[in-house]
Amino acid sequence: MAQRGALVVVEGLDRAGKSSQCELLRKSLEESGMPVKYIRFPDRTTAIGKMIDEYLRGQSQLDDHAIHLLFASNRWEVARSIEQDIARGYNVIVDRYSYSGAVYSAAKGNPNLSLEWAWLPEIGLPRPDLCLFLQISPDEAAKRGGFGGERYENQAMQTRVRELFHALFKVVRGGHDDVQIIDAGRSLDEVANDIRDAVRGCIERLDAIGPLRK
Ligand code: Z5A
Ligand code: MG
Repeated sequence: MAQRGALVVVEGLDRAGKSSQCELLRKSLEESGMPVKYIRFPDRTTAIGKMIDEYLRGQSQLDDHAIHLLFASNRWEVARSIEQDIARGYNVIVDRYSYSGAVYSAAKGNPNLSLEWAWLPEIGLPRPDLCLFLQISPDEAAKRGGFGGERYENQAMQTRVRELFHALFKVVRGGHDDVQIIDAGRSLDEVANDIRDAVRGCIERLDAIGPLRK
């Protein structure tokens, strides 16, 4: 049977370059003859994704818990197909995942929506073999253009998100999630080289890691 693929998540703050780097990684793996699939969250194309899109663009109002569970459902609706792709040997690159899911909701400061509560609906989803967190300073991010018009795209929210990502990583690393911090304030190529090396290392370790975990 063919070796399973790797589940690689790319996380980071606004404008850290996640989508640009996912595309460079996809091309690099494909050029090496490796099968690849790319998924992004939120996936705004599904029925649930359309509700998320309206909320993010400020066209609908939803309770903080309700929108949180929609973001999680948007991952659960493709969980099975991720598992199938991995089993068929595809390396699956995911642009934002559960880590964004938990921290953005918890960063709203709703006293009834803690990081612990926000993490619960993520439990049981396919566990990444590697999570690359693209770290960028607020100054570097600002050079890449001002905030867009979507909800969460403001300085106060991004500052809380930054703190909560690091708080969450401390917990999940204790649970053995492989999270690597990448300095994303450099050129596209420099960042892409580090990402490619980390992902190749992960693919080489897949035998030792064993089956895809939850
Ligand atoms: N959210 C949530 O609340 N709950 C969840 O469960 C999930 C998400 C999954 C929308 O996400 C919002 O949903 C987001 C989190 C929340 N809210 N915020 N903030 P999204 O992923 O759809 O957002 P996005 O707009 O696609 O991604 P982004 O974070 O803003 O951008 P990015 O993907 O990290 O960056 P990029 O598009 O690759 O690059 C941004 C610009 O910088 C672009 O002009 C590039 O050409 C430039 N760039 C990139 N890299 C470089 C380097 N190295 N040097 C110079 N310039 C660069
Ligand atoms: Mg993006």
